[in-house]
Amino acid sequence: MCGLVLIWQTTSIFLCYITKSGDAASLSLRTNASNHTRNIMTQKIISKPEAISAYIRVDWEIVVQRFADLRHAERVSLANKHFTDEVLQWAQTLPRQMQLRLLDVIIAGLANDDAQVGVYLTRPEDLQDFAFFLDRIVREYHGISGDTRQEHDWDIPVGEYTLTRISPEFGRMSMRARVARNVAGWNLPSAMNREERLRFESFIVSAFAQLPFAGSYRSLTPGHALEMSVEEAEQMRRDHFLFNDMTTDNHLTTSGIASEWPFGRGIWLSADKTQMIWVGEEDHLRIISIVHGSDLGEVDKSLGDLLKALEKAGVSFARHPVYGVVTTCPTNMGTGKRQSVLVQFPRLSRRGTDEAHLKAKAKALNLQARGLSGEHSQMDAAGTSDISPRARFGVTEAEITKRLFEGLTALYELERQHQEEDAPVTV
Ligand code: CIR
Repeated sequence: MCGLVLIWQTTSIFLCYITKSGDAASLSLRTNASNHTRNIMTQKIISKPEAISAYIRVDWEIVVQRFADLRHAERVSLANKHFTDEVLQWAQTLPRQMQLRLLDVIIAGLANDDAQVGVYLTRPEDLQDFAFFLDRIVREYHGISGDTRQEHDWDIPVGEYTLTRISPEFGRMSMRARVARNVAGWNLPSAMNREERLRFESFIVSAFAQLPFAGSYRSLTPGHALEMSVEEAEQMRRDHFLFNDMTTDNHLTTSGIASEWPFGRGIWLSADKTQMIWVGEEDHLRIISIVHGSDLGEVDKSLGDLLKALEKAGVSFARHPVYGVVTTCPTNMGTGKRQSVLVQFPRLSRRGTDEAHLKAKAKALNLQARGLSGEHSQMDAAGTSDISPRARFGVTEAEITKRLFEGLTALYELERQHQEEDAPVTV
């Protein structure tokens, strides 16, 4: 029996077959795994083809070795944890093309030692074709047990979840809700080439023309008839409307989600700038509503209306019978909905210097506290934080709104208690 081991040299890796007696039988293959592995040690940004090339058109022994190395990382990804011997044997029996597709699904988890989930879907049918492996990951991430199925309920009352009930100061809050959606019949962004990205962009721009709302599409595609200028894009980013350059994120580059940037990307923005649709980010579409006010139901209504109008315009979304809407990253499956409010927590965040404290308090209430500009952004001195419920799967759209309201009520009560503790003692 022979084993395959990796030998480190200063500048490259050699693949080496070891015989049963333990002798190195041959220094046979010199691979470009070397560049790849060196890059990922420092979390450099590398492209998907570069990441894929390290696994020589899917040599499972190299995959297994890489996962074993990554088990020493601070956090082991779910993909790594669930790539068991049983899964390996199953993977090896798949037809060649399917094995290559599976490598595509796990490549970002192999390439990045900070991966926590470690898989991205490349097409909706991955969930069926690779269910033997992916089910374990999706179920663990979302805490799904038994035969729970995703249900949907957009019946969200207007006038009930009013933030002024939490504090009279919450009269004009920045309330945001988004849903991730992918359109049935297309590859997901991780597997789209430039031609498909451009075709998808024209398809969706035709659907936007049928929306019953005033608004316009601006494209990031070089040479597009509706191409926005660099200045316009910068302004839209300053206004927090447009997404960032995707090529700066190591997970998005290695998965292929950021490939062919900025082709096929753009944004539809309503005339009143409260509704927007991102095209070609992590999912085909991110449908977003931002309302300044106090009633959470208002933002839901705005988002639900836009979603319904898109479906009416002939856009049919990819769905899974159990997991609900199909999203590129399995973390968003279920409703694909994330709803949040920007709230200041100067005390729980210790004036923005201890965001971990605020995050821990939020987590205990099943909420997520982020900085001003997304998941890994900093909090300001006022402790302004974007608060949203954590759950995506197994809760309906309406339940998410309710959880946000109830969670925020409890979190703000903690802030108030801190306020009282901090208050100067008067006699
Ligand atoms: C990981 O595995 O850690 C990354 N693919 C990110 C997972 C979090 N999901 C997300 O940003 N949509």
